[in-house]
Amino acid sequence: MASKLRLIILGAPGSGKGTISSRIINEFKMAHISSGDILRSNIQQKTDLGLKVKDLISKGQLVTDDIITKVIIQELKKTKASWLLDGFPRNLNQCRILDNEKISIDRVINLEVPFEEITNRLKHRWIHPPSGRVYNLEFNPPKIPRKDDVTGEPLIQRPDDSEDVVLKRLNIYKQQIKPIIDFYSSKDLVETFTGRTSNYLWPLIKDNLIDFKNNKEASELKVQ
Ligand code: G5P
Ligand code: MG
Repeated sequence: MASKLRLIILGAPGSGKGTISSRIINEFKMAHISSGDILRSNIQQKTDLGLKVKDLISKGQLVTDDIITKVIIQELKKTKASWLLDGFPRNLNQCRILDNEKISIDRVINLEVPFEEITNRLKHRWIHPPSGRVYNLEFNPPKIPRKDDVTGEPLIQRPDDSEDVVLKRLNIYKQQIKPIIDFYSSKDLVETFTGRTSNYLWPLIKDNLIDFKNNKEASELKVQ
């Protein structure tokens, strides 16, 4: 029987978490749970949650731990399939909350992409908020300009992708990432992948996950 995989993907804003996540979920058939996509979809639907977080997100600030944690824990607990968590945890407190909830993690994929590459990419990002699909006018443009490839609906630019807000988001990331990496390194879960492009990183990540999955399945068979 195929093992259930529970993965976290970490990386700076614009490092390609969403891009690599969509390749992982297609290849390994798992649910993609993205904190940012969930929040943006709530903003678009003008839910109570969306109204609460809209201003914070457009300014590039993190939303409070109690708000985001409740949403994510609920999602994880109702997801029966394998899952990939993108955008959470964002600080040490969120790591501890996952741990306290006894949500076990198999592997943490850590993307390291140079910051100067990121700031350029985000100027050209367009997204489809209902699905979370991500485009880039240079890297993966939509087939029809400003339209989602699947639904034909309009694409938008994220309000937090303006140059000054991106710098603020990168600064928050720099302050928060080390304790998160230390937390998961102490559990021997972190695999770091360094490079300038998603096309370079993807085959490395894919091979690593194939090996990991095969080993996990082999050790589970031995136990049976
Ligand atoms: P999010 O939504 O989690 P971030 O800031 O972590 O947002 P973001 O911006 O979504 O991350 P990404 O997913 O890492 O970036 O990157 P991506 O979208 O795949 O790629 C970026 C662009 O580059 C795209 O246009 C893509 O097509 C292009 N691209 C990819 N690869 C390449 C390449 O090789 N070459 C080139 N040229 N282009 C490429 O969080 C948003 C906000 O929500 C709140 C916070 O306010 C946060 O700021 N939030 C939370 N707050 C508290 N706690 C949490 N856990 C929170 N989670 C979300
Ligand atoms: Mg993203």
